Amino acid sequence: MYSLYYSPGAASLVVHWLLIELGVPHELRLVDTQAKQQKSPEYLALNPNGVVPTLVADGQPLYEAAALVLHLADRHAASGLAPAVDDPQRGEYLQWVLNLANTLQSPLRLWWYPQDLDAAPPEAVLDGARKRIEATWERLDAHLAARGPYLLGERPSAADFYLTMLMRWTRNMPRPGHDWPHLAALAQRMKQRPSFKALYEREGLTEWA
Ligand SMILES: N[C@@H](CCC(=O)N[C@@H](CS)C(=O)NCC(=O)O)C(=O)O
Repeated sequence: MYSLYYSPGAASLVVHWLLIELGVPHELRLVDTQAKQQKSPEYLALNPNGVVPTLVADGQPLYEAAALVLHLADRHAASGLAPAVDDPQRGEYLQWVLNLANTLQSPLRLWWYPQDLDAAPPEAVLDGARKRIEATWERLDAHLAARGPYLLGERPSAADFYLTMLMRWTRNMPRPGHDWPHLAALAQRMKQRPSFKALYEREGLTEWA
């Protein structure tokens, strides 16, 4: 049994989406990030970083969205969303998940929270983060053009769910991820999954449907 501490549209989204896609029993615990519930002593006892998501899996609290993506897809291997350890695509799959965490999620965090760096002026942080994000979209789009339609080629993996969430976050940026044609095509495919519709209903989301 899983319990997911989440906030609509946040980094918990990909974990929630996978829980639905995998069809595994879970319960949702809403964290009111506006009210700073993620900084409460009760929550910090689960996740000392004070961010969402936290996934409690069989009583063990776990955090870091990328790790949760990998963990869920491995634990529910019948889904085929993670190449097995001896699959020739395993290395590439791990590469993409870690690459997305480092080259997209990290600068996206700075885009949303420039105060993380305690820098003045924050505009310089925003500009640097935006450039890094756009350079990553360029590189990912070129990869998809050459080897797509998904990150691993013909079959979707958990990495594509993660990529779609990150693309969603840029929807109101000066140049959103879906501005690149092969990324847009991947997003369209992913959005057609019934689990995406269910996710939107459950999180009460409407933008970028
Ligand atoms: N590296 C973490 C980052 C999570 C993160 O930045 N979560 C944001 C929401 S998308 C959050 O909780 N923000 C509230 C805060 O920082 O206080 C992960 O991947 O789980």
